[in-house]
Amino acid sequence: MKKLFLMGRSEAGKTSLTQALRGEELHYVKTQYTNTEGNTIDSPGEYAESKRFSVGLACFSFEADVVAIVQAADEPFNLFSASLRSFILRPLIGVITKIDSPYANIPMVKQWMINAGCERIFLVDNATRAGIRELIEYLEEDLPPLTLEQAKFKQSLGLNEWDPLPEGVEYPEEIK
Ligand SMILES: Nc1nc2c(ncn2[C@@H]2O[C@H](COP(=O)(O)OP(=O)(O)O)[C@@H](O)[C@H]2O)c(=O)[nH]1
Ligand SMILES: [Mg+2]
Repeated sequence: MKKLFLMGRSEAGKTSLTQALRGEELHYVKTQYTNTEGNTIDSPGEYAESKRFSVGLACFSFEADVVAIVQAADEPFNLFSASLRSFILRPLIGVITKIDSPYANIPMVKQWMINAGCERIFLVDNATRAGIRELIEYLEEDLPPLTLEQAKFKQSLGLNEWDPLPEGVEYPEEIK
């Protein structure tokens, strides 16, 4: 199971997403500090909303296998800058919550996430659990373990550590 780090503004639905992923009924809890138990790291929205705190987000990402931007489908403006993934050495995904909202603008939020560099985008409703299964299936696919030499080899090809090797390319014999 991949360890998932959640970042996004207050009220985006991060804590509810952790509850939906665990199969619990939604119950409101104000996130006062970063919680790292289980397979998720849930951060307070205030981190994403402040320039200084946002450096903390980069640090927490090192504890995770995958980083998710969480944005509600009805958010009026975007907190995340374009190409945000360039300072995170982890796969970046987007999770759009509250897809049932009457004010939802899913194409707009999707575009924000594409601009940030999200490689997968999941649409969920934490209340009805719509879309949660697809996210769980993605999280259940473990990333293959990698030695430092193998990571360096991938970097020498201009690949991310988590990208598959291109067809026909193999690790040199001595680092297999
Ligand atoms: N309808 C709907 N409400 C949601 C959804 N996700 C979260 N909420 C509600 O939005 C509010 C904020 O959610 P919360 O998970 O605490 O947001 P956080 O600040 O990002 O942790 C709560 O009242 C949740 O019940 C969703 O997918 N659909
Ligand atoms: Mg929260």
